[in-house]
Order: sequence, then structure tokens, then C-alpha cells
Amino acid sequence: MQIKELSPSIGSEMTGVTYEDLQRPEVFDQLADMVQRRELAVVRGLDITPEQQIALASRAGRPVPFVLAKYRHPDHEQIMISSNAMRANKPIGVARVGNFWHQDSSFVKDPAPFTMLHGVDVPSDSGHTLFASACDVYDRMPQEWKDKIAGRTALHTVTKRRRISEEHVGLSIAELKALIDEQHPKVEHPLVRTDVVTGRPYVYGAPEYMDSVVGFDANENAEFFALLDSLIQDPEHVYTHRWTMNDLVVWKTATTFHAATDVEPGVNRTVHRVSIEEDGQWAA
Ligand SMILES: O=C(O)CCC(=O)C(=O)O
Ligand SMILES: [Fe+2]
Repeated sequence: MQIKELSPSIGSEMTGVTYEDLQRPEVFDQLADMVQRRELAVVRGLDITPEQQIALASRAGRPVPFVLAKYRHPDHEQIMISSNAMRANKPIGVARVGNFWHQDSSFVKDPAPFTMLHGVDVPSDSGHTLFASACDVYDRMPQEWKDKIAGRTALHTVTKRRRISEEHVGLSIAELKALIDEQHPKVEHPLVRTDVVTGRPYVYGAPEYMDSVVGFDANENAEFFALLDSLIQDPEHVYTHRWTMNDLVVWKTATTFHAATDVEPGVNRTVHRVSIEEDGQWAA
């Protein structure tokens, strides 16, 4: 077994381990430590079944079924199929999941703290996943802005990213926005939080999932969102995960900004996604 850091600011990678190795408490604890201290952990080439993925997730916390039933794995409700592939002219899963910078589900009151993806059919030349540490983003923020956001909260929303579906046909844009606001009321979160394990402060809020910072006027808000975008997307501090077959990728949803990149035309990409609630096992 080898462990190495994937980039200076985020991510650790474990290679040369099997599912059987992960049954050993010291190996699984090592994985937990990688996730907790480095925000993101990759186990390269882990050949596991959906049952085994769920079993691993259950040792971290409680795997929770995806909200939309039609995109759940047919035999395992805890797995969401994130895929652009078709079978018999029907999508086998949800395409274009997370193709913009975000922290998972920050628009809900209590997001699940861990996400686990298994790369079951992944291209190597596209469909990468970009990651940036929210702790590192805070550290790199100019002091003037740290002072401006200290003690503030932000309103989070899914409105900018909610997809249009059949129920929306015929609505005006204004009606659609009103409906989304009603179905997904904005939630307020502190803008700077502290990680319970590392004690590091981090920024909680990605511009695509935020409406505004409470108390900022429109100009301050636009300036802050532009600053955040530039800090998050700074190429010097982004780790690009180039998938290899069967990679298992686990991250802390609060301290990890990430974005999926496009898949080249004509190529399939399928990952199995499990969202993990805190259940007294891994601290969250
Ligand atoms: O498939 C990916 O690369 C990541 C998509 C994403 O944002 C997620 O699953 O939370
Ligand atoms: Fe995501």
C-alpha cells in the first residue's frame, strides 16, 4: 500500500489496496484520516460491487437514497447513477451532475457530510473532476475580505442551477423562479465555519449555490462572488482528478469545492454516487 498527497492544498491517494485490505481496521482508519485531514481521498483502481461500495459507505456513516427515485440504481436505492450513457434509448442515470463549482447540497439546511463516487466506466481524456479546498480558499483570502465577512451569514439557493422539467412547461421565467423559491426556500448558513477535525476555518458558500451575503449590497456581493470564483478556480490551487477505472473518490462536502468537467462527444461516463449522512462513525 502506498499513500501520497495529490496536491499541496487538497487530496491524498492510496494505491495498491483491495476491498479485502480495507476490511482491516487500520487500513480503513487510514482512509478516514485521509478524508478528514486532506478533505479528499482517492483509492485507485478499487474493483468493488455496488454492495461493497454501500458496505464501505456504511462504515463511514449512513448512506442515504437519492431524492429522485428514477435515478437510483435499480437494485440499490442508496446509489445514484451519474451517467450520460443510454440503454434502449433511455438515460441510465443523471447526466451533467455537478458541472459547475459547488459544495454538495449547500442549499439545504443540513447537507450530508460525505460524498463517495466509484468510477465504474470513466474516460481518461475528459470528464475529469476539479477540486479545491475551502480551507485553502479562506487562507488565501485577502485580510480586508476576511474582516468584511467575519460573523456574516449567506443565503444559499439552488435556483440558479435547478433544472427545468416537464412540470415547468408553459410557465414564465418569473413563475418558474417563484415556484423554485417555494419548493426550495433559501437557507442561511454562516459564511465562515471551522472544521471540527482539523480546526481550520473555511469558506462555506459557492457563488453558484448562493443568493447573497446577508448585509452586503449588490455591488459588494458581486465583488465578493468574483473574488470567490477567482480563489476557488485558481489553477495553482486546483487538483484535477483524471479518473482511472474503478477509482473510489471520497470527500467532505463542506470543505471541498468541486466541479465535473465536460465529457467529450460520443464517450460514455458512469460513476456510482453515494451520499453519506453522519452516523456517529466518521466525525462531521
Ligand atoms: O461526477 C463528478 O465528477 C462529480 C459530480 C458531483 O459534483 C457530485 O457527484 O457531487
Ligand atoms: Fe458535487
